[in-house]
Amino acid sequence: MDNACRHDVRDISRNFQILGEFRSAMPWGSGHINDSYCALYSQAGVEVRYLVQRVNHTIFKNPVGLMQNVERVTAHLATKWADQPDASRRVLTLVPTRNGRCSFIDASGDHWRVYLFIEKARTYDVVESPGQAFQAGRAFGEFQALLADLPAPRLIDTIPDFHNTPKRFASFEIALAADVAGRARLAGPEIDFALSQKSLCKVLLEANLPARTTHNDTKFNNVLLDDQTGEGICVIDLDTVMPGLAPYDFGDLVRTTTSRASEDERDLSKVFFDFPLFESIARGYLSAAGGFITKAERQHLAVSGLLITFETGLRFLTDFLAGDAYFKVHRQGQNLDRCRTQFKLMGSMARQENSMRKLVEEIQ
Ligand code: ADP
Ligand code: GN1
Ligand code: MG
Repeated sequence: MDNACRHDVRDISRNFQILGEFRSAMPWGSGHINDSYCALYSQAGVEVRYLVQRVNHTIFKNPVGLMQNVERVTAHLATKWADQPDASRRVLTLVPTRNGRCSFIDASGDHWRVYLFIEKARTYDVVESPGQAFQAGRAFGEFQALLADLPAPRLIDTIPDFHNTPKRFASFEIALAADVAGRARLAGPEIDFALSQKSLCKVLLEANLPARTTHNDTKFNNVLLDDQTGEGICVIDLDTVMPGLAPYDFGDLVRTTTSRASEDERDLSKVFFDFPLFESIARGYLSAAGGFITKAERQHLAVSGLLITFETGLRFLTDFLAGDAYFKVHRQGQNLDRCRTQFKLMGSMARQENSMRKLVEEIQ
């Protein structure tokens, strides 16, 4: 087993239809939930990479249903890209197991899947330019557009009430009352701020917006940008693709692509909303989604950034209070640091909400 890996990737990947000999594996990416590895194989001396992933079944309680969603979504997207240049880099491709399934369950009950590795493209944890922001916006808008005609049945909810912000607020109140880790005393200002924002939580759910097939985790680092052209070439991390509201997707893009600071930055002076980045996201998203979203959805794009930045800050705070049970942490207090960046960013967005609203109305 590779020392840097928490799992025996060689042994796990043996169960998939991978050609060649195993060479090495290393942990990959910076996600908070699953475990991802880049596995290197050799075919006649030529190196071939694969992305091997463990689905966190403590969080995704129905991994079999989740994989059915992923299979259907990737198959649908593949038909859309068929015969287009670079088709195999525009959608994730599952590598089947030796017995033809889309995932493998190991002896400890962990669910594993393998994707073809998309070469000459990468993700970025922090946005570097308005051009990248435009590409991310366009790619996620296009993703919604291409899934608009996904045939029935409805995808399953891989996490029920995932973007039900009022329910997220209720979970926060329960965690606060329980204070199991005795940490509430360390987060007084953040708790007071969260409590003061209760009325914002319902703004999207009460707006009577249409349910669509949405991604629901549109972080900037969930789109691969082509190394040469910079194009947003492939939307990844499909575990939360399910019925949802379009503005939540747009909002999470705004949350993760309008600040140039890391999500857990401790120097809050570095955390602020960058309007030109917002403009690029909005132009990119609307270039692909502007033709099908309704007037009501468009009217809620500006507030969606504030809402999901609040929701995510609230989730980090709830997890801090619960003793770091949900998001991976690499140091003490990391969830509280993450909460602080979100609340700081939200304040900075709120001051520019009217300008955001105006811009979104103006873009054709
Ligand atoms: P997580 O749920 O942990 O965020 P992701 O599915 O986003 O996992 O994958 C983690 C990282 O692995 C991504 O940020 C991306 O850099 C890389 N990645 C994922 N899928 C592929 C792929 N098929 N080809 C190349 N890189 C990939
Ligand atoms: C998690 O797995 P990752 O890092 O892409 C989380 C998102 C949060 C995000 C915050 C299933 O996403 O909802 O917005 O962290 N995913 C899940 O960075 O809870
Ligand atoms: Mg990810």
